[in-house]
Amino acid sequence: MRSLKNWGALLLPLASLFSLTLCSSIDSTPVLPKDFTPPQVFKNSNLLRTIDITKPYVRETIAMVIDNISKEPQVEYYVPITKGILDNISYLEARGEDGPHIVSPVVFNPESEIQYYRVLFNAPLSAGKSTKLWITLAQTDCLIPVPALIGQNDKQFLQWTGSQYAASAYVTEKQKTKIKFPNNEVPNFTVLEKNGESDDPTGAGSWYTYGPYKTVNPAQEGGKAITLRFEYTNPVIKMVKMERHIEVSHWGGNIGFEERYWMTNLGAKLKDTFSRVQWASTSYYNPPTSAIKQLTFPLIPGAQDAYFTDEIGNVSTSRFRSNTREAHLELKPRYPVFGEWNYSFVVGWNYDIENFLRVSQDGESYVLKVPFLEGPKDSVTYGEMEVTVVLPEGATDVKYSPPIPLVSEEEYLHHTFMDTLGRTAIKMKAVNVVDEQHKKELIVTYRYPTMALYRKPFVIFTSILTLFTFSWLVSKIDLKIGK
Ligand SMILES: *[C@@H]1O[C@H](CO)[C@@H](O)[C@H](O)[C@H]1NC(C)=O
Ligand SMILES: *[C@@H]1O[C@H](CO)[C@@H](O)[C@H](O)[C@H]1NC(C)=O
Ligand SMILES: *[C@@H]1O[C@H](CO)[C@@H](O)[C@H](O)[C@H]1NC(C)=O
Ligand SMILES: *[C@@H]1O[C@H](CO)[C@@H](O)[C@H](O)[C@H]1NC(C)=O
Ligand SMILES: CC(=O)N[C@H]1CO[C@H](CO)[C@@H](O)[C@@H]1O
Repeated sequence: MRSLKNWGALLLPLASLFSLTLCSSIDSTPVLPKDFTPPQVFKNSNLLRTIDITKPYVRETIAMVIDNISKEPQVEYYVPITKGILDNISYLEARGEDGPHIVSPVVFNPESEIQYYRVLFNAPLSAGKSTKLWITLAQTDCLIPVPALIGQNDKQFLQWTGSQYAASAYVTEKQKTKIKFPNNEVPNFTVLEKNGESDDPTGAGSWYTYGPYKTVNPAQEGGKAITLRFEYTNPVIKMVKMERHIEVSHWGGNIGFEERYWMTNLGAKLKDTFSRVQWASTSYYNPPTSAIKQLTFPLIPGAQDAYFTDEIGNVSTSRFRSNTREAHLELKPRYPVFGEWNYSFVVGWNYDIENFLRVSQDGESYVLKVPFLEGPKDSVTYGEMEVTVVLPEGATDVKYSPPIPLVSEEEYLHHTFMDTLGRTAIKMKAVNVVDEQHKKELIVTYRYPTMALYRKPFVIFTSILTLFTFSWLVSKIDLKIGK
């Protein structure tokens, strides 16, 4: 505890933290009339869409030059999303030349096939001016194994279906789409009509390009469908559910992390029954496999006492390496997890609290800074996740700023058998999260009065008592002399 006191200087300016929390509450959902259509005040003069299908989810980046073709300055740009994939959007972010913009889904006619996200510029774009805009989004659960059944040593292929044009609410004058595959094995891809002189798509290896296309308007709704089938040598890992529990103990000078996973593989299923003999004979060569056979958790250096258990108990096939520079927890599930198989497990580790906690000069306000999510190095998605932070008993004025949007949050008292009051805890839930959010920081501030505070009234109380006893004794003595 004493060593924490020296860190007052490192304390974040609290004001900046609160403005942070304030910002996210301003970011409310715009409610628009039922018949809303984005006003045609922009034109995309040039657009490059990049679709990355190297991970178990699809990441799309749209880089654009947009022009304000209206007579007024503009601050709102709308991005259309088909209703059918709204629930599959993990995140949608926008950035301009002056940094990130605030993005929020729009509430309007729920029946409409097209829904919108609103991008709010940091500064209005004057009439006649153009600027650059980058939109990034991730879509989950949209890669399907084709064929759905494969042999134990067969190659796995995934299929993705998307659109020829980038979705836009505005006229796009010039655009193309580049696709990044995990490797050169692309047995099937939609071949479109020749685009002037050249083939559509062009490219080879692990990059293909659709377009360039001239003037496309919003009514064309993405144009033709394109379907791509490609080899995917990794398992398609999904954590259907994950619970992360962070427990802060000032008394023990310790912070404990425990994570509970319900994991599945969304890849191709096994055609025949699993052969352990065949598995053992080939695993010597370590060929690529569609099964999950190992996960590596890269932890922040300083991690101690890591463990890995499942329903049966301690899993001995884990390796934990920790030194001053790195900490790695390598796990091997009890069996290789093939397509549609499940495995649930628990991992945990501890740190000295100094790694994550700062205290203010007065010794009573604390700032806890921890990764909101850590997870394995291997690329994964999360269906539902819950992060709980348990603070010491007696912590008050808890404030926190999660780095990703939540679906629910609650503050409650967590009871363990030694507690009298219960410990203040916060629980945050998010859905449809991708591994790009790993390592983003969660900041929690709270007040936790030190013993000094309790000592003061105690000292006052005892001194009054002493004084009282003393004067009582003195008065007794006086009485005797009087007689
Ligand atoms: C969206 O996700 C669900 C599972 O949550 C999946 O069944 C569905 O196929 C996905 N849709 C698309 C278009 O990716
Ligand atoms: C995909 O490609 C393979 C081989 O290149 C071919 O045999 C198969 O018919 C193709 N499938 C489709 C649906 O085009
Ligand atoms: C659990 O397994 C690990 C890895 O083999 C081993 O180091 C550890 O001692 C085991 N723990 C218990 C409680 O058996
Ligand atoms: C895996 O879990 C899902 C539900 O989460 C279940 O439908 C499926 O049957 C399970 N798979 C196996 C092989 O038990
Ligand atoms: C009112 C005004 O200046 N509108 C302009 C907006 O931008 C487009 C193209 O950049 C111009 O053609 C418009 O005249």
